[in-house]
Parts: sequence; C-alpha cells; structure tokens
Amino acid sequence: MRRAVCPGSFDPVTNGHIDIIARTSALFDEVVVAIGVNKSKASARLFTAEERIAMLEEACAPFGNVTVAGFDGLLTTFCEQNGIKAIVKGLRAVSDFDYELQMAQMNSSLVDVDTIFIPTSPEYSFLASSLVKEVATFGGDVSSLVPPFVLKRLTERLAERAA
Ligand code: COD
Repeated sequence: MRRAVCPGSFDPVTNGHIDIIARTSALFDEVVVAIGVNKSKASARLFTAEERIAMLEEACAPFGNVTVAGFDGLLTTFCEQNGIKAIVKGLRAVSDFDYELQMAQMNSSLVDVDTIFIPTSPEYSFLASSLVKEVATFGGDVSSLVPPFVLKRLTERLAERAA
C-alpha cells in the first residue's frame, strides 16, 4: 500500500492546494492531508485548526482515498506514527524550492522519509493562502481562487474581524 502525506497550514485551503492533493491522490493508494496545528502560531492564523480541518474535509470529499488529520510537532513524527514514507509538496517557484529542499533534507535526515515535489499547474502558480487573505481583506475578488464554501467562510470571518 503506497501512502503519502500532503502537509500544510491551509489557512485557508486554495484551489492550488486542491490541485496538488488531487494529483497526489491519483499517484498513491492512500493520501493523508495533514494540517499543522502549531499552537504557538494560532494567533497568526485566520482560521482555527478545527475550521481548517472542516474546510479540507469538504474539499477532499470527492477523492475516495484522501483523509484529513491535524498534527502538532514534527511532520516526521506524524509520518512515523502513520507508516508514511512519502511527503508530497507543491512547488510554485524557485523561492519555494530553496526552502522546501532544506526541509526535505532535514526531514529525511530525521526518519526514513522522502519528499516528492509536484510542480504547480500554471493557472495556480501565483496562488498562496496569504495573498488570498490579503486580497479578500481589501475587497478584491478571490472567487476563482478558492472553493465556494471557503469563499463564504472567508467573507464571514473577515466581516467579523472588521466589525
Ligand atoms: N500550487 C502548488 N502548490 C502549492 C500552492 C499552489 N498555488 N500553494 C501552496 N502550495 C503547496 C506549498 O508549496 C506546500 O507544499 C503546501 O502546498 C502547503 O502550503 P501552505 O502554505 O498551506 O503550508 P506551509 O508551507 O505553511 O506548511 C508548512 C508545514 C506545516 C508543512 C511545515 O511548517 C511543517 O512541516 N511543520 C511541522 C514542523 C516540522 O516538522 N518542522 C521541521 C521542518 S524541517
């Protein structure tokens, strides 16, 4: 059974993330989407861990071999605990590669795990959760960048914050 993990912050999940998850689900028997719930970063997040998990569960519902989980601490510990030997990351640009290569090498020095990079689809190469939040905060249209249920929660959360 080939198992992989797609880790991330997913604050919130975007169409770029979903594209990488869909392509990973076609390559592996089982995929776990693992959401980093690092408590020290909680105040920097727009959505709680529970909210991010709920949005990802909705986004991943069409894929029969994908499950969603939260993890705290090291990704490599999560991989060991779940018998996962492949980490899948999306790459948008050279700037992603520098950082991701360093993490991949650190992770494989810690446990028996390899990182596989999937290049972004051209239509999502500029897409990042941070930019979606910034554009939406100032009233820009992000409806083509996130699923409709994420857009709804994003709009509601930003309205709450602005009130
Ligand atoms: N197209 C393609 N891929 C994309 C796109 C896009 N438009 N947008 C994002 N991605 C990819 C990213 O490159 C990344 O691979 C993944 O999707 C998740 O992205 P984010 O931004 O939601 O998540 P990150 O990069 O903030 O997540 C970082 C982790 C939580 C994975 C990382 O910090 C981690 O492993 N933390 C656990 C602690 C740990 O083990 N630390 C030691 C590391 S060596």
